[in-house]
Amino acid sequence: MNKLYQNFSKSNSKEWEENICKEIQNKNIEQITKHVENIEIKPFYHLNEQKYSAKFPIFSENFQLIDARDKNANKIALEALHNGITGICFTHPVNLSSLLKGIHTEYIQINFSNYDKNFLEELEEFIVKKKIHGAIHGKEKIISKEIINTIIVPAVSFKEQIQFAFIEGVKFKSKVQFKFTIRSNFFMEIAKLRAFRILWEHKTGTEAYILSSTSIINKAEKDNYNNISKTTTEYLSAQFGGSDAILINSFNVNYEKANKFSDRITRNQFEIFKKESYLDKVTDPLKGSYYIEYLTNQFLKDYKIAPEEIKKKNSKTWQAAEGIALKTEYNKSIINEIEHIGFIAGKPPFLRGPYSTMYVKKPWTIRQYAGFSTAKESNNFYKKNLAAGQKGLSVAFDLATHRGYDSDHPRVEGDVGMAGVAIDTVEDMKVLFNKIPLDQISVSMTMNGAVIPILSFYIVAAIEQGIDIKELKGTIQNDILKEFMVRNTYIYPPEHSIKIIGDIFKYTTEKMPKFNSISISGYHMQEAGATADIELAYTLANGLEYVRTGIKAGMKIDEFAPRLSFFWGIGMNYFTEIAKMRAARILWAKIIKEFNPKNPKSMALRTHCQTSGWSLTEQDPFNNISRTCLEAMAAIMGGTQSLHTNALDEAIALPSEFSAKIARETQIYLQNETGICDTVDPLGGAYYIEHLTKEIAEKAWGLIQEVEEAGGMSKAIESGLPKMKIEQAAAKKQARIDSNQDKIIGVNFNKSNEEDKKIEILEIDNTKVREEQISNLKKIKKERNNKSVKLALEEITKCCKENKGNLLELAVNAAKLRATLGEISSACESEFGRYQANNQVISGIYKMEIKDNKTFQEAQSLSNHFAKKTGRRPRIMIAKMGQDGHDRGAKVVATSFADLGFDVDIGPLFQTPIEVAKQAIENDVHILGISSLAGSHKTLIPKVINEIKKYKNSNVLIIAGGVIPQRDYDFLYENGVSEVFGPGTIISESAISILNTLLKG
Ligand code: B12
Repeated sequence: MNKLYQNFSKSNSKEWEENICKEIQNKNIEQITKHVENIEIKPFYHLNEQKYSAKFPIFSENFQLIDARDKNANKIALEALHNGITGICFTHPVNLSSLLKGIHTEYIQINFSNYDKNFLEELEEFIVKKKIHGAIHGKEKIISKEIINTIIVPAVSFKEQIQFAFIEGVKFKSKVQFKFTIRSNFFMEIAKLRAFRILWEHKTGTEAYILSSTSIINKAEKDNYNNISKTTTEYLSAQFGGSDAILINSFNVNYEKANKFSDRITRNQFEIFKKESYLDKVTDPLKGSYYIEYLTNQFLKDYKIAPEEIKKKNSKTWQAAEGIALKTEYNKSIINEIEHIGFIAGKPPFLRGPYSTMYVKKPWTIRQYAGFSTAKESNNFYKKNLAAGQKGLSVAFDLATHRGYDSDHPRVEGDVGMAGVAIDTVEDMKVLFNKIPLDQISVSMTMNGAVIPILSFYIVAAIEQGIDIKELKGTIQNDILKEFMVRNTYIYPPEHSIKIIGDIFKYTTEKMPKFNSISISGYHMQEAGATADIELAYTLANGLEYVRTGIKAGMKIDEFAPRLSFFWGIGMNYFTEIAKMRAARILWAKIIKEFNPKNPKSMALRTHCQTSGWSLTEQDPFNNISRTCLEAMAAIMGGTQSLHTNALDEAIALPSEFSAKIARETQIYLQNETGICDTVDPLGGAYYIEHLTKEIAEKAWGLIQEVEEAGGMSKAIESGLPKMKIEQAAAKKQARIDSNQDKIIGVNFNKSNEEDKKIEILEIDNTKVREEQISNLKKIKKERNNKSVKLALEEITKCCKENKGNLLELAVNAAKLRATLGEISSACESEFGRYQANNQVISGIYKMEIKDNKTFQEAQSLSNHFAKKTGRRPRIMIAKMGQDGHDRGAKVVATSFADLGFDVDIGPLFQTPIEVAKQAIENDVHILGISSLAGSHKTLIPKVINEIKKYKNSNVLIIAGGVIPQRDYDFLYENGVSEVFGPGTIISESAISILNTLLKG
């Protein structure tokens, strides 16, 4: 690979320190230096930390604590072992023969704690008959070599813990286990374990055996599910610090006993962290991190230890989803191959963060994305959230609004207020921000298609609040290119949409200097299926296209580039996500540098992040708390400026108050209790992270070049290339899940049949919201000056036609006169037209990945059988109705069914029930499969069934899939739906079920 960053210079610590001092107004760096237990923690660490090495385990045992006094202790243990636990710690053990009945003690680790003398005698007798290996949590002598003693390290200071373990450990002649308790101080805990491992190996020549246990005492009963976030960070510390075994205590053991539910959620954490996040692929993954090595050094400075030596590699290779070959072990030799080492934060190319001080001065903004039903209800929700610690607002609009329709439009019957807030006029916008001072609270608005009316309403609402719009701070998404690729809330064709962006850049640059005029978003690509390299590359390529748009609109790079912002999705692949964010910053700086900016800020990539909704499951939803917390940690380690954390009911419905609170408090916990904000880019320097950063940057750069060769992103979109690549990645992922190659806990691994925790779900009465909106619309249209509105709208159409003037400015005029969102959109549409996507389905990818799977083969032969029996292949139409643009599921299902031997028709997006029924009947399909994700199922599915019934002899099997809460299933069955397939459906299984129904006739 040629050099990528030769236009940027490296920096030493001194330069960084000087920059920090400037950033904190020439104060001394000491003033933002923290101390934890007398250890100094500076705002940054850069290069040249002394490093030691030792052997670190790659695999850690999963331990569960079981109270042997429980009469079901043996049953609980067997269940645990069946679900991925590899070690058990029995407290208060007695009666070993019944306690250990059926347990293969020769294969798993058994620990005993809180025992009495009699028990030790019983154990001695028992091990003569049966082999057990494991440990007792005490120092008593035991005859079996397989049972070792444990040194329980008390809750003293970090340094004292290391000292205690070492002094006590060397007293033993035989192998011993060290039991450390891990609390929430994230990096300190990692460094403590690393330091001890290194110390032990250097002094004794043997490897330490560490059992880390998450803390019990910091787990409160109030808001108890937040404890799941705590055990998540504690587990991560234990894993990264190098534990041979980890015991996660159930979230409720501090105030009641663990139960079936809490045990299961706890057990699933291990599997989630290992199988979904690949945390156990690389040994000592944070080795080399300047900060962690510094802390490790602090713990070891009183002991004489030789520095890191590079031992002969016995590293294995593994493949990441991005097609990158990675190793199981990294050491300092890798650093020589990395061009970007030496770049800092706050200076181009901003490898380690856009600001010199990052969270040390100001933590990321907690910005939860929300909006539902009416402006009034959403406003109440926002005000409550602001009072509860949220720092910025993020507005989710309903799909009618997104697509430029007023609530009374016939095409949006099922969509009003359903998946976001309904906004028809300035009056709604004013209610939305009632008593929220827009000059103080930064507001992010996810709006792309109908960006002109929505931004104009926001501006007018602010003016009518009495605010100087110069003071408006916030962000409008305004990223239309990715709408054509994945998000599907476009209105006009690409070329006209790009003109709109140019107008917005111009208007906001002149009048709203603190406002971010675009949020260039990769998030939606990831959610639609893109791997990290694709998300990164296409987002930056979109960004490049917008920069060219700004330049073409007559602006200088420094006039608008500092106000461009980004938005990443953060999935479960922890290290990859961190590396992606770091790679993004250096590549963006490289891209902008070509435009010769004078202001270094033009090159800084500032970003919002959202944890992945796709990674969350309908099954066992409390597992989602761990997932979201881990993803949030990755976003933070990657250096995000603001963050949305998803709620645990993500795959069921919009968040309820209960679930939204947990999601918000996950961030509050991370900000306040983990020490995560103490230093900039804490993982910088880690060999694995730096290597991944390089690999992902290079991979993405290759893809960006491919787009450039196609003539830039607008051209590439026309050719369909980016959409196809993302859909291919989605189909591949689905096949890997359906064939069990990739595990999703609760879906294809550790499935639970328990119905133990019912959660309240938010339900929206969209008919009521729609009626309310329609009546408001009528009132406004009656009261306004319709003549002036008409003139203002004509001005807009004229501007579209002649390409003269600024659309946003004209829309602000129309909005002041109470023109509606639908009217402003139509005024443009009459000139620009409405974009129709071409609707292709890829083929072969799903099959390629899953062909050896038994269920897939069974479904295939059943579809062949059907074809033989009836003389026609089974024919299915996959339909999307209303304004719901979620097409990942529909596309994946369509391609999979085609690979299974079905004839597949896929309807275009945004059909009405009448259009769907007509197409299904004309194409004479056996099955109509409706994919519904945006909540309109109760309104639109009965309607399509009624329409089908109007055709004579119609005999179509109706099935539904997507995000449909289980409580609605009966309603759909009563209305004629034959089967509902929710999130997590294995596609071949659904095909088998459908074919069996058809064959039964
Ligand atoms: C991915 C996603 C997106 C992507 C969509 C990308 C795309 N091109 O599809 C992006 C980020 C763009 C997005 C945007 C929005 N989203 Co969204 N999104 C999701 C998410 C996280 C996953 C959906 C998904 O694709 N899953 C993977 C696919 C493969 O699964 P699936 O569709 O469920 O299909 C499976 C089964 O259901 C079944 N199935 C489905 N259909 C069919 C059909 C047949 C015939 C059969 C046999 C089986 C079957 O089999 C499939 C395989 O297992 C869900 C939450 C979740 N975890 O489900 C929210 C979710 C659907 N989104 C939501 C919302 C609100 C939105 C927005 C409206 C937000 C806003 N206000 O701006 C926008 C608008 C998008 C639009 N144009 O409609 C809400 C909907 C709320 C509701 N139902 O009340 C959800 C539920 C999140 C939440 N809890 O708030 N989203």
